Amino acid sequence: MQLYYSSTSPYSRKVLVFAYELEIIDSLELIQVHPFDDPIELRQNNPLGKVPTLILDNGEPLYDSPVIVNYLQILANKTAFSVEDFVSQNRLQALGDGIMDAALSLVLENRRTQEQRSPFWQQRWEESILRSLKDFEEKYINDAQQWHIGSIAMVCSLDYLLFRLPINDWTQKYPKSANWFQVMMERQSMKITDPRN
Ligand SMILES: N[C@@H](CCC(=O)N[C@@H](CS)C(=O)NCC(=O)O)C(=O)O
Repeated sequence: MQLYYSSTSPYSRKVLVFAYELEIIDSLELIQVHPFDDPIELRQNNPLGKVPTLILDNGEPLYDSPVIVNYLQILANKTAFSVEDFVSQNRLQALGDGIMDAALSLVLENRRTQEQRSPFWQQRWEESILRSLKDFEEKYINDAQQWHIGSIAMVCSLDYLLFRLPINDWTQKYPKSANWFQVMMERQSMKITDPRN
């Protein structure tokens, strides 16, 4: 299988970390692309032009990241979990992915000229990140104590905030999340996928 990815894409990192943790990373041929340069081979496989995109052994493309994650989970035979675990893990994945969506929108908005930027949308995206951080600290951090797709999505989204955005005061504001984050970042799969490398 081939995985089109970008080392700075938090969605790609989530899939890579998940594949490392499932110990199936060696079955992926990693192809680094820059989606905003419109690489033709990516567009031919994914009309949305986004990473991550997985190419199966039969040549069929698969996207987006939660779908790729499901596929890898089936491949690795790791789909047996309780209804409660399904809910808590997938809710956290959606929360992490949603933080990535809002953060990526802010990053792209910051690349536009001052006149082109929309204060309305900037504020809306920032508020959705702040509400999500608060909910994680107050409601969901206990769901993230094990390594699963939900905790992986959350740690990748929080590190993306530190990597790309000035909304970094969450580490002071949310001490439980900050401690949790530090422990999670020690994991080998997080170190080798660090976008700063
Ligand atoms: N919902 C998608 C989001 C993927 C995504 O937005 N990837 C970004 C990179 S971080 C991208 O490839 N953007 C290219 C574009 O929008 O043209 C997923 O979970 O895979």
